[in-house]
Amino acid sequence: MFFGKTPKKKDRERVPPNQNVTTRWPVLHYGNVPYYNNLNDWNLKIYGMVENPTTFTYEEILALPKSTATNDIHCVTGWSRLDNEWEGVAVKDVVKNVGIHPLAKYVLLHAEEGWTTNLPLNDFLKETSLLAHSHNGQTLTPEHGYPLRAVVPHLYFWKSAKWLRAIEFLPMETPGFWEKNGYHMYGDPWKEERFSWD
Ligand SMILES: Nc1nc2c(c(=O)[nH]1)N[C@H]1C(S)=C(S)[C@@H](COP(=O)(O)O)O[C@H]1N2
Ligand SMILES: [Mo]
Repeated sequence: MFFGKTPKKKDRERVPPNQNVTTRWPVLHYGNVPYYNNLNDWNLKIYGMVENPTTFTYEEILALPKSTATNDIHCVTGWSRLDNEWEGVAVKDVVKNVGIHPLAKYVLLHAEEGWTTNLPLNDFLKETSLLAHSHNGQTLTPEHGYPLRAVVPHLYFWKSAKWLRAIEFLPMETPGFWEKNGYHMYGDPWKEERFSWD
C-alpha cells in the first residue's frame, strides 16, 4: 500500500473525512490514454447555451493570460494529494468572450472517447477552477491529461476531466459518465458526497 502516510497535524485539517494523503500521484481513469504527436489534431470546443460558440486551438489557449494555482486534490477512491502546483489558464478567462446565456446553469465537460462529467456553472467558474497544462513545473504526462485537463479542486477529483475537448453549457444538469453510474451529482469531498445515495 502506498497510502497510509500520516499527515502532519496541520495538514490533517486540510484532508477531508476518510481520505489518505499520498505523496505519489496515482493515475486513474476509465478507458484509454490518448497520445498526441501533433497538437494540430487537438482543439477545445465551447458550445451549448452561449452567444458565440468558440473553438480554441492549443496556441490560442496558450495565448490567454497565464494562471497558476496551488491546491489539494481528493479522489473519491480515498487518496488526497496536497500542494499541487498547476499552470494553465483560468476558466473565467477561457469563457470570457463566449457570452454565456443567463439560463445556462450547468456545464458538461467532454473528454476524449466521449467521457463526460457534469457540474454547476458557478462551481466551474469559481476563481480556483482552471484548465491546466502543467503540474509541479512539468508538462502534464499523457496519463495525467496532456495536453489540457480541468482542475476543479473543491470537488472530488473525478470532476477534473483529463484530455478535455469540449465545454457544453446547459440549462439543466445532465449526468456525466460516473454520475450516470452512481457517483454523486455534486461531489463535495468535505460532505463525503461520493455516491448518489450519500
Ligand atoms: N477524461 C477523463 N478524465 C478523468 C477521468 C476519466 O476516467 N477520464 N477520471 C477522473 C478521476 S476518477 C480522477 S481521480 C482523476 C485522476 O486524475 P489523475 O490520473 O491525473 O490522478 O481524473 C479524473 N478525470
Ligand atoms: Mo477518482
